[in-house]
Amino acid sequence: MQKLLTTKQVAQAIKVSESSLKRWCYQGLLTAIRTAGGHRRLALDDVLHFLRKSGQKLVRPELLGLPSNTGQAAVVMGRAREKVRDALIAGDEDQCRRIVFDLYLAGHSACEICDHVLATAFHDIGLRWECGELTIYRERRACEIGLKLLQELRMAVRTPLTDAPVAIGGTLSCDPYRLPNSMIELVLRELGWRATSLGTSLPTATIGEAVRDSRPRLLWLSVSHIESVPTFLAEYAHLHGVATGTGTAVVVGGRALTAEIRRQMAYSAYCDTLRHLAAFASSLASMDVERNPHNKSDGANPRSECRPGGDAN
Ligand code: B12
Repeated sequence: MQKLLTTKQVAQAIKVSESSLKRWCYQGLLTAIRTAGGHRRLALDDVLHFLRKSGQKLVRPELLGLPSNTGQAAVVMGRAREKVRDALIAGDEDQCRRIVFDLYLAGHSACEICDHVLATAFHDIGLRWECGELTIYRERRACEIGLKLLQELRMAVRTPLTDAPVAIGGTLSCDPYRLPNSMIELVLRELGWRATSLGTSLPTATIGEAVRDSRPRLLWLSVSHIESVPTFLAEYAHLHGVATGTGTAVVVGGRALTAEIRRQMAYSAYCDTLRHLAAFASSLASMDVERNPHNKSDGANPRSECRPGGDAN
């Protein structure tokens, strides 16, 4: 469910008059939605998109549900990585949220934030845990915070169009790693895909059922842990067969997929970063548009240009 804001809330949050907001709606820079009672509302994802594009300052972020001081600091990626790692270890959820949303509002993509800030912070956390420098509860708490932030970013990226290409995915049995899986869903949604995570530790057969039911354009599998390589390869081969039958591209990635294991697998793409996934998904979407020029959903999300219900008042 998308978070809706009143024009007064948004006007106060960015310290402009309500009439300026109405003018931006009129110019198509912001899209207002009318409630059943005729009141004008602005969707949070649209407001954040507008702030990123326009460079307009966020003066009172708390009015949009973000921590105070969000959007007021120029954030450098390299330093953000260390700050997020330290805040994750300290369990400082607000500080993590502030940094992540600062980066997002400064125009960094969810893909960059995940690959360069969150994933690297968790790699560091893993190393510290391995060296006995970090207690288990701190690692688990960091995961909980990471998952909450990904969920909030998912709410912040623009809702995909109803005719956008579909992607589904998850992790296979005995693979509990939720963060990479949630990141993939987020990154694809940011690219305009209707991406849905099926979750983690899924039996292969049920992923096959989901593929048959929803006939997605793309199936992703994040593989961070493999219990038995022969079983994994056999089950994966079956799943790949199902996907081939529905014309679904299969994208795989994750720390457990060694070169040796990959040699025994068939797939449309192997990606070791989300940036690679973004490039592959975009090329797949443009290829589909070239084949079928009447299909408008090319992965981009020009919602403000074509979303019905734009407000001219
Ligand atoms: C959190 C965590 C856990 C949590 C996970 C909680 C959860 N619900 O997600 C729990 C508690 C389950 C856990 C358990 C264990 N863990 Co652990 N864990 C981690 C930790 C700290 C973070 C994992 C993570 O989410 N990273 C962040 C993600 C985003 O990074 P990523 O996986 O690299 O993904 C990036 C890319 O690989 C890529 N990608 C990944 N998948 C895909 C898929 C596609 C399609 C694409 C395009 C891209 C892509 O994109 C991501 C963004 O860049 C890692 C450290 C690390 N290096 O990551 C250890 C780590 C993986 N764990 C480790 C260990 C040892 C264990 C345990 C064995 C500990 C134990 N004794 O019980 C168990 C094993 C559980 C199991 N069945 O596998 C070791 C593994 C060592 C090894 N040689 O394999 C690590 C590396 C820690 C360490 N340095 O020692 N762990």
